[in-house]
Amino acid sequence: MPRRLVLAAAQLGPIQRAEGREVAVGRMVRLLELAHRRGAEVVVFPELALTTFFPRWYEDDLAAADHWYESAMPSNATAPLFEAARRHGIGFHLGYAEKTPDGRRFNTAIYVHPSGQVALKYRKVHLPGHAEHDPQRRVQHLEKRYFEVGDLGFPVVRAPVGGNDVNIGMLICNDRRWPEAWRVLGMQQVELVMLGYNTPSLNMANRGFEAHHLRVFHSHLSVQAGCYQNACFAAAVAKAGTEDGHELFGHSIIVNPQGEIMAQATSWEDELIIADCDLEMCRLGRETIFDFAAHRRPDAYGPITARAGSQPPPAWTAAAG
Ligand code: CDT
Repeated sequence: MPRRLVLAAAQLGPIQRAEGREVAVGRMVRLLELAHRRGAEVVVFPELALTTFFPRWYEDDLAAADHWYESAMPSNATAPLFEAARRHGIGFHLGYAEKTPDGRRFNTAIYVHPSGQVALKYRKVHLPGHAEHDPQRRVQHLEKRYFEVGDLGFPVVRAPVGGNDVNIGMLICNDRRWPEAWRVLGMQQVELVMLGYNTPSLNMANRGFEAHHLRVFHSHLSVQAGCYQNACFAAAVAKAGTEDGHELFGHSIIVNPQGEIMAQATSWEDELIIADCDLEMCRLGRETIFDFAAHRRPDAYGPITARAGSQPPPAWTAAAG
């Protein structure tokens, strides 16, 4: 039985600091309607899609940053997106800053079924950057200040997406660079990874040179390898363009389980890309080269979960005598 899914990735152009959520939501509704007209069954929006990428702005007092977070989902501001999804019978993935009723802060993503119900929630695990103002940096990246490490693990759920039940999972931005995260999804037979990102075109750490073109290469390399090694599709979707004077590189892609790019954004603006995905493609890798039950060797992987950091190896010495 063919299991096909028409998958849309909705890249967003920049959202400026002064712009309210209604601007972003209006743009997302237009993209969702376009996705529907083009036959898509699900649309994936980026990380922190409702506002500018605010972790570039330092606030001494965390409470002064509260206005960047959502304490309800849907809210008055996001309701039009949920209504459009219901009207068109299309599911969507949304990244946003979450503040829980007990005051905890997470970088969060949800998959919303066309009924408006949240079928899957994920909270970002690999938070990049730093917690305190770093005077050496060209631009701050304060995710470690504004968010806690996600407490939901890497969940996968089998949920209706379009006309099929699909094993869906999520990663958020920096997570895509960590093979461990992909593998935990792969261990749950994920078929589709929804992934939003905000990645600057330049390395802002100011601690050494990184060529401009390698930034996109590393992003694509990570997603393509993750899909190939775990036999899944991914929609990796950017916020792009010059936001608050700082460039985000775009280059959103949809990737198949062979690691091939099926569609790629070519602008740094709002842009929809679509791919017709045959979900049965996931079986080939999962049942042959990446048949985990047959070929994985967890007994040899101890250091991966035993500690975070690497260690120098023992020095080789010529055998005595
Ligand atoms: N948003 C996000 O996770 N961005 C990072 C860049 C971090 S630079 C400190 C990324 O991995 O793309």
